Amino acid sequence: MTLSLILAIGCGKQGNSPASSVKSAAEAETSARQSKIVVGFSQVGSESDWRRANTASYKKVFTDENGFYLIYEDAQQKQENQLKAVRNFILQGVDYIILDPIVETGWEEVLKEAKKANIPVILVDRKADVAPDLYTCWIGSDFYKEGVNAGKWLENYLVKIGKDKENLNIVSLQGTLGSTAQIGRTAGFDDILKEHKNWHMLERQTADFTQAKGKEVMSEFLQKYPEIDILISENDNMSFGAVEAIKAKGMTCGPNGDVMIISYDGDIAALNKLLYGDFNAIFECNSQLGPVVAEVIKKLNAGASVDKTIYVEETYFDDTMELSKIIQERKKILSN
Ligand code: GYE
Repeated sequence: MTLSLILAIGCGKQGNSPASSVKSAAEAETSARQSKIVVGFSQVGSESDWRRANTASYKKVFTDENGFYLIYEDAQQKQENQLKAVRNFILQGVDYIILDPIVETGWEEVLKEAKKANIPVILVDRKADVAPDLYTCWIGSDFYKEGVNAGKWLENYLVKIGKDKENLNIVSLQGTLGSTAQIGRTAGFDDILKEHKNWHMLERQTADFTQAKGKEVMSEFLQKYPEIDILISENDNMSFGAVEAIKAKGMTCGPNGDVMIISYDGDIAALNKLLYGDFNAIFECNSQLGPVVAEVIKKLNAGASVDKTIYVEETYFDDTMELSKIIQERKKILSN
């Protein structure tokens, strides 16, 4: 694909002068891009295991051998950095933009600019609250369903352990407020919560999907509330932090512990926590979006059309399963 990239190349002396080495580096980059599909990817950050596995899945597939030239930008969990990255991609005249929007609001202007420049935008993982004509398609998880499934799992589990009629105190660690993962998981779980008068949601607070904040907020919860039966934590890294806070209080968690933990994501470290008995259940969020997105871009590039909304498959894990086997299988998927 050709690239409407105009490089400012110095017109100084020939030879080994700085200007000529800048020139040759720039020329080499231009020719590396010219025969490839140039893709700019604005990633949220590297706040969690899920995110790191997700980034790796893109880097594995958006390679030179596969016909891509990837420009990867990590926004360090700041929307302003994502806005800058997207504007930069537009300036560079990339062929496609992949955007994982940290929150749903605030994208209208920049996506209008991409549309004006005729650059297709593929939204991934999280959604942007914009008119459908401002993006080509969205690919990711059904977060609402994940939340509903977590609630239903709890319902069944309580019956199984004979606690379904007890009054139960729940706290929740939420993801980045306003992100699609937070909105969907909270809403899904809430719809099941509403059906149970004996489930008492004491408090919810965001811990921004990170382990450090998960520990901090869970410590506050444990200070405030002497009786916490269940923690719903909207990602594994916040759950890891919560486990640290619970243990620091001299308490236990998991199937035989004081506090039940229901988590989301399901990468290897979290499955190990389940295996060792610290978590009760994990609702998987499929991090392996890279190959799905690459296939969509190849199709678009060949002039084919794609579905506007593409969901990836997911499952859940709990301590009734053959976890060692599952961990081995998932290690293979994640290293492929
Ligand atoms: O659950 C969390 C990450 O948007 C699905 O973001 C993603 C979430 C994931 O930081 O670990």
